[in-house]
Amino acid sequence: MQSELKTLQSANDAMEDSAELQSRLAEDGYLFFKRLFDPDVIMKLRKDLLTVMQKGGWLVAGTDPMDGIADISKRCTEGDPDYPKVYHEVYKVQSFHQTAHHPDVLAIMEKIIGDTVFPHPSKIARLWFPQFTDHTTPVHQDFVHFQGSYDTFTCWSPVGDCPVELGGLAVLPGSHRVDEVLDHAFSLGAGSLSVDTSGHEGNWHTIDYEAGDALIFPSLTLHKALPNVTEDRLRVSLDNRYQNENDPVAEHMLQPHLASFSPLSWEEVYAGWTDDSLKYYWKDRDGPVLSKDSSYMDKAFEQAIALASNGNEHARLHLERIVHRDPESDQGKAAAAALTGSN
Ligand SMILES: O=C(O)CCC(=O)C(=O)O
Ligand SMILES: [Fe+2]
Repeated sequence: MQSELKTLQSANDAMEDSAELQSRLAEDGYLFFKRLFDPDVIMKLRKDLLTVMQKGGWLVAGTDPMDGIADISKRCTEGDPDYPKVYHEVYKVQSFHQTAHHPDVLAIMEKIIGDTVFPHPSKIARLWFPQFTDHTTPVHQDFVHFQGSYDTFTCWSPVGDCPVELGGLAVLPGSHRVDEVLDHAFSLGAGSLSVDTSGHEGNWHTIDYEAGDALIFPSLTLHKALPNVTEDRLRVSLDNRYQNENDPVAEHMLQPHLASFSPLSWEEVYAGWTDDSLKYYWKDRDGPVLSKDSSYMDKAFEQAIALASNGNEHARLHLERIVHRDPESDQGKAAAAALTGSN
């Protein structure tokens, strides 16, 4: 492991002790579990997901999908026009949604939340190409993306082993104690929003994750992905979210992930499923639903416009994606104008 990275503390010793889990979360802002999931469940999911990616052309032809050997000529990421062609197919995989409702993860979330748990229907798979490190997820708090309540918990788990060089998640322990949403600025990488953490370089915690491991944290904890510096391996991981059923949930968390970038309906997601029990389960929830607060992303957009006008390559790339996705929208038109103006 890189020397400047510290090691996540395992909370497996406290798994049955709700009060102890809550107290460690309040102190550290994260809980890490070795093998929260049965590794066999995760490896079966790995096969399901990577087989879809193989069919979609993302893996080197003729290789075993379980090895996740990426065809780097196919590199793309969230927001790119080509990404949904494969991501939507991944999103339709029934076992991908079922994993987030696995009894082992629901049991631990119940101990943490201490009440009825609501797993967000907007499950997320992160499919991260190698040699694409400009697009690594930057430092952020999840609240700017998922909103609702500060006590919305992310459960991040690799779909297969994830040594540091494959680019797993790192957290800054105790960072949630700021108890507010920090200023986020435009950045390339998943979510497009980043917090400046200069001064905290020495305190990032991560681990060489193994299949079945899980990292859980509330929505104010600062975290980031590490760069995938492997030569040719895709990093595949899940980040799923859980909250008290009675806390408010933001309406976009009731939609398929990235549906706002490229339309995908639940009808399409559910079409091939053999098990009906998880279809539309979220419609039975009574708690409040909030509209999405776009202010964080709107601010990042304005920053990207200003940066692109000064020739910033990351901002230009971000705006090009918006123009490609949504040329007729107000942002699409403003992005096109900024790109032309800075040529
Ligand atoms: O996996 C990633 O690159 C990003 C994940 C993340 O930020 C999260 O789980 O909240
Ligand atoms: Fe995050």
